[in-house]
Amino acid sequence: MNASFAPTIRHDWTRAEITALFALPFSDLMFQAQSVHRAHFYPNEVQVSTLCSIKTGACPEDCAYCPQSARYDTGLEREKLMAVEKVIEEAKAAKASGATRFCMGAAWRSPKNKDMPYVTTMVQGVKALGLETCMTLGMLDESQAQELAKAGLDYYNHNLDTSPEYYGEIITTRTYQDRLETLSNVRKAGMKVCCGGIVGMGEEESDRAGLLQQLANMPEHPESVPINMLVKVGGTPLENEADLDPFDFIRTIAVARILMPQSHVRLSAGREQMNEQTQAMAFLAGANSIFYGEKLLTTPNPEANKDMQLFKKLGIKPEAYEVHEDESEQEASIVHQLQEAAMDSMFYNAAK
Ligand code: SAM
Ligand code: DTB
Ligand code: SF4
Repeated sequence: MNASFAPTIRHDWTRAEITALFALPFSDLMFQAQSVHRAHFYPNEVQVSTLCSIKTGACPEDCAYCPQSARYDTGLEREKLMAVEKVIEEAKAAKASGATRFCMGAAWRSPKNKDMPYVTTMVQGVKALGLETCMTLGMLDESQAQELAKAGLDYYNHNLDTSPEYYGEIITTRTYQDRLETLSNVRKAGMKVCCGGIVGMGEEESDRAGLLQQLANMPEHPESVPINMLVKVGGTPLENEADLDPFDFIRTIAVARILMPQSHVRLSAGREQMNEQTQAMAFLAGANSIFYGEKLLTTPNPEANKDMQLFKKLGIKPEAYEVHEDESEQEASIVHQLQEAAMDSMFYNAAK
C-alpha cells in the first residue's frame, strides 16, 4: 500500500466517463484498475467473508433472480429463523476455517419488530467471537438501523442489484428509491455499507455502467461492493438467461475498482461456475474480497479446500486486518504482520 498516494475520491462520475472506461482495450483497463488497486491496498490480500442463511425461503418479494422468492417453485426447503445458538456455532466454524467476517442473511422483505431482539442477540454473540459482523435482512427503517448499530453490527448489505433503468425488469415489489432509503438509514446509523449488484441478468453494458455510477456517486462509497454473477436457479424467471461473457464480468470488476478506489470489491456469487483463470483475472482487475465456505445462502460456492489451493497457486493471502484511521502506521503494521502469520499458518497448512 502506498500511504503517500493522495487518493482522488470522486462522487461525480458521468455516464460518458464510465462508458469510456468500459470501452478501453482490455489490457489498458486492467492496467488502470491494477494501478488504482496497488495505490490503495496490499495487492495480494483478499478479505474473506462467510455467509449464513439465518432465515431461508418463503420471501414475499418477486426478485427474478432469487431462489428464495415464494413466487417461484425452486424446490427450496423453507426454514424458520435459526436459533441464536446455532448461528453462533456456525460463526465459530467460519472463524476456525479462516473467515474474518460473518454475514447473516434473511429472506425477508424487511425484519418484523418481533425479530429484532433475536437478530441483535446474534450480532452481539458473533462479535464476541472476534469476527466482523454483517447482516442483510431487507429494507430497514431508521429505528431498526439504529437498533442494529447499537448492537454493534459493523456492515449492512443491501444491494441496488442493477441500473435504475433495468431495475423494473427484475423486481416490482420494492422500488429503487426504497433501496436508497434503506442505505441512507444504514449510513445515518453509523454502520458501514455493503452494496453492489448482479450481472448476467440480460442487462446491457449501459446497465452495468448505470449500476456502478449509482454506487460511485453516493455521498460516501460503500465500504464493500459485491459484484455477483447471476447464479441461474431452476424455477426462477432468469433460469435460462444467456451466459455473460467472462470478459464483460471482469470489465465490470475493473471499472468498479477504478470508480471506488478505497472500497473492497467482492467477487461474490457465481464463483462455483467460474474457472480458476477467470477468478484470477477478477483479482487482477482489483477484486479483493470473496465469500468463502461451501454454500452462499442457498446455492453452492467452491469448497474451502479448493479456495485455499487457489490462494496458494496465486500467492494470495487472506486479509487479516483492516488498517483503521485511528491507529499509527507503525502499530497497524505490527498487528498486520502478526495476523498475517496466523492466517498463513491456517490457510497454507490446510492447503498442503
Ligand atoms: N432479502 C434480503 C434482500 O433482498 O435485501 C437479503 C437477502 S438477498 C438473497 C441478498 C442479495 O443476494 C440480493 O440482493 C442479490 O443481489 C443476491 N442474490 C440473490 N439471488 C442471487 C442469485 N441467484 N445470483 C446472484 N446473486 C443473488
Ligand atoms: C451479496 O451481494 N451476495 C450474497 C450476499 N450479498 C448476501 C448472496 C448471494 C446469494 C446467491 C444465491 C443464493 O445462494 O441463494
Ligand atoms: Fe426476498 Fe431478498 Fe430473495 Fe428478493 S433477494 S426474493 S428480497 S430473499
